[in-house]
Amino acid sequence: MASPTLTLGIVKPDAVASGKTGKVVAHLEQAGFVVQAARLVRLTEAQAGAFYEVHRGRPFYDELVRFMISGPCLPMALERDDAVAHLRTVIGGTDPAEAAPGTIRKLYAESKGRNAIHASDSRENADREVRFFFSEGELAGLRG
Ligand code: 3AN
Repeated sequence: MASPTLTLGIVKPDAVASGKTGKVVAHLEQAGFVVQAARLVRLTEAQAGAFYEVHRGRPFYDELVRFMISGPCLPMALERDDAVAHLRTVIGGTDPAEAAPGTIRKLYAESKGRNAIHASDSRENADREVRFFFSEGELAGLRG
């Protein structure tokens, strides 16, 4: 079996506010992910802006940042083999109306903007995004 890798998932403010955090986490665990670190946080505008830096200038950027600071969210370092690709499959497409049946966004997202969960889209971004929220110590402590 391939060695486990980490990716970043975030239960977004819409799903936390509507009481779906547990369902989303259970869905991830059933899909073979192990939660290696997690923390409920209320992002500042500066943090959300920095996290979504790659989207700066896109038409939905301001709305995205406003939404991500609108309430608490739950960043998680998620581990399994081929974590980035598997998590993208499990969450489904950006727009819940077009997401595949049985995916987290199909089941729990409200709209393209308020879409329940974030997932890193490449190994490179997964590394950056996991480190954005979690220190080496927090990650290493759980593996010892
Ligand atoms: P994904 O989250 O599926 O990787 P991206 O990377 O295209 O999608 O977009 C990042 C986030 O920006 C999405 N999760 C969503 O919350 C928001 N977003 C993307 N496109 C739109 C849009 N057309 N209108 C509103 N929000 C959007």
